Amino acid sequence: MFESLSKKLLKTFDAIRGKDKLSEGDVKDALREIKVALLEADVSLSVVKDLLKRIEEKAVGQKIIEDVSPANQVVKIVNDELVSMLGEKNDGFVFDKKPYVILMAGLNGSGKTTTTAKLGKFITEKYGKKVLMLSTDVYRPQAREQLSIWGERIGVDTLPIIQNETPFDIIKRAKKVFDDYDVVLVDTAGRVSIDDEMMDEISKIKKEILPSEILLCVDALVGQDGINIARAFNDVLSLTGIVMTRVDGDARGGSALSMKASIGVPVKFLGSGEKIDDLELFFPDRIASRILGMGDIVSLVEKAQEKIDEAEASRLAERMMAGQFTFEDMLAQFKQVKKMGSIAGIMKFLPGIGGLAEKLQSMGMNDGMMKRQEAIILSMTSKERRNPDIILMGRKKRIAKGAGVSVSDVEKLIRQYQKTKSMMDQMNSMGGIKGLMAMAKQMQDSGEFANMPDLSQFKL
Ligand SMILES: Nc1nc2c(ncn2[C@@H]2O[C@H](COP(=O)(O)OP(=O)(O)O)[C@@H](O)[C@H]2O)c(=O)[nH]1
Ligand SMILES: [Mg+2]
Repeated sequence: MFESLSKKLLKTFDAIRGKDKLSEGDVKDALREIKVALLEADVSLSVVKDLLKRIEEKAVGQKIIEDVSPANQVVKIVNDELVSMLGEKNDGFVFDKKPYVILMAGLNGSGKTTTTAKLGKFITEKYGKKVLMLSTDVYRPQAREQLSIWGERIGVDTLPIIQNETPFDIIKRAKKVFDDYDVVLVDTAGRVSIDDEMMDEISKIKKEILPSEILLCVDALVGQDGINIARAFNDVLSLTGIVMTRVDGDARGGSALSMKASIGVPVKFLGSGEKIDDLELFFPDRIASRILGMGDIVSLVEKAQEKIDEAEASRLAERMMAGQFTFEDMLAQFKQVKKMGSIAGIMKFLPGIGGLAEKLQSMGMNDGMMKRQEAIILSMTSKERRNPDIILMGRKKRIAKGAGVSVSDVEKLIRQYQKTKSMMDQMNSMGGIKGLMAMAKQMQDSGEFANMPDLSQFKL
């Protein structure tokens, strides 16, 4: 999501990056490019106009700050305005009531049931809350069963299903056990399109359960129409947030960007796939920096911390530092990378996404390469993995055959191993990772990399 917008904006900034001074014409050109990029990303026209006006006011009226390049100052302005357009801060859930009832709304197929289950797992795991999920979708066959199946799979309670109940029978029965839970997620019935009967039913449900939170699921693929759908639901229900689903299939992301500015309701979550963990909190500041190519480093680090076995990671780091890095360790590293998803998935979060990710891909840095290298290491004997120096031609040939690759592939991997090892040795002589961090911190303090994240927050 946002890939195309990000690419265009980075190109615009590249065009002004080299300049010491920006003329009025330069700024005008850049603003025009930014406008086109936003419109092509499907951001609503009125939102774009408003945003551009504010960017222009700041860009024109701004004092020249010495030592900071004009292009970076423009990037900073665009970043700040994007963040405020997206709704400033997202505090996630503040569970100030027990039970904290969350009502899920949306059209058929917008991802209500899937998102309910994703949230059920998220809230159970992240906040340690006792969660109940229930569905009032009595109209579509198997709709309630779908939620029960998720519940069983993820170990979250669901209200038992009784046939021939009305949505209100279900609510009445559920309320008897509400007190046993910290959080109750209520999945509801949708319709194919906005329809009075549905709105009437869900607003009655709202009156019965007095939810603390009303989330609307909107399919990102409906584009601008999502705004109209959200407006209609908001008029009746007073939404507290939007969950933009299927963003994995939408490179543009314009409706997610327009939502807060158009109807005043913030996007709180993104649904980024069909799997249970494909749910992201929507942080305006991180989204803005992802779009502007500053990389979503904080998300990456959090993701890494969740998925990577910390003990294993620090064991590896220690071995690397001690110069004992072998192919066994390389294999273990691959395993960690795989746990975080694909290499391309990780790249998405890194700074300069536009350029860097593509460059690395074109250098052959991709999941296929990793699989090949893994196969090569797997066809080595454990003695060879621990003492790569003994791998001479005879052994190379055997390994290549075993892994189904060419001898030169094996040699390439060995060279890469030697390079990594010598880099480690060099780093050691510079004081190791700690030394590098100290150096980076100095650069950061000197103001040279104003946008660099605070390094001290990263655990190593
Ligand atoms: N790719 C993708 N598919 C999703 C996402 N959320 C839901 N789906 C799929 O969309 C379809 C409809 O979802 P469902 O939760 O049943 O929608 P509901 O009718 O609103 O309850 C299902 O096939 C889901 O697997 C998402 O974020 N990404
Ligand atoms: Mg459903």
